[in-house]
Amino acid sequence: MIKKYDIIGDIHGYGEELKSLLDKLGYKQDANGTYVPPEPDRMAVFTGDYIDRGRENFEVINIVRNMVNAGHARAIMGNHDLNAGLFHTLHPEKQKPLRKHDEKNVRQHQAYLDEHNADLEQGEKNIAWLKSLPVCLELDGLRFVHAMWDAPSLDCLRKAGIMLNDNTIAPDRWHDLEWQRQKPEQTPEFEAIELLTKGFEIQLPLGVSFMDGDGHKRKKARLKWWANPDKPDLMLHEVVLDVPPESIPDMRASDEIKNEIRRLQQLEGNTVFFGHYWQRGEHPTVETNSAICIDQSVAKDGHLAAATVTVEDGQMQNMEFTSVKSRPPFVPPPAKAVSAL
Ligand SMILES: [Mn+2]
Repeated sequence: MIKKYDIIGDIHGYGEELKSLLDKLGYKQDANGTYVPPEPDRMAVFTGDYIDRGRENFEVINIVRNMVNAGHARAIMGNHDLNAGLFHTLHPEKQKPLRKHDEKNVRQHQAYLDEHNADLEQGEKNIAWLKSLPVCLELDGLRFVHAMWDAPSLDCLRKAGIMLNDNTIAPDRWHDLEWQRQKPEQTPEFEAIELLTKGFEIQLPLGVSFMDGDGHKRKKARLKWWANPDKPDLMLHEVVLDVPPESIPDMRASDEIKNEIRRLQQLEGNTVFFGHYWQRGEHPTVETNSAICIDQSVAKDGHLAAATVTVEDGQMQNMEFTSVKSRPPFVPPPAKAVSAL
């Protein structure tokens, strides 16, 4: 049995790019406007982050939701989708949003909020749909997650009863994932969902630090966990993300880091596909066959990309990339006063 999956990473409200990409992949709209794959035994898999930044948030949700409902796609949850669920859900006792409506969180969510506040009825339906998405997915020997596949984190959420058998978050357990900025207040479950949807940070070597975008001195950096740990002379700058090049000493990645990458890539022979990490270039770069990032920065003047994977009897046979150039980034007007829930 041969099957094909069109794997599509972060869309972030860029509806026009999504439609162009589906067109380019050969999907056609049916009488209801739902996109239908060009051949049987083919479907799309979306790896999360449907909203925030672009101007067509509702449209993106509508397209993906219709495809999922018609059986033409599967969709998982990204960190922006998780954040939206928390932002728009009240703690059952405290009656406060599970994600604070502070300036930073509102700013990050503003593009979606503009559409949501203009149509609250549809907005509530959208949030309910985002909250219903699974955190991870396994299909035909392929694995999908938004940022990182980490078995202990999945176990943690399952054992706590927060993640159900279908990998969705239990509707009455969202308050267990309440957003906490401060480490001592974080629960293991919160850290687990963060790891799966946002990735993992490593300690930089002693004495190495850099300034982040908010002017904070950082001694940890996001790990490029899909790098090839067996590459000869793998350098530190090849395994950390978002660190200014001048802040990284010209040194090899330590054995400790390489072993951590090896641990994260122990996927029992399954390839994991994910998005989240805004890569440059028209097409994704395949560093190892065990972990492949599909996200070419649609919201940063990049591309919206798809990997079309052919699978035969649970074995990946072929992979091709298709992408469309994105429009220049949408710059939102200054954040408005914090909106009421
Ligand atoms: Mn993301």
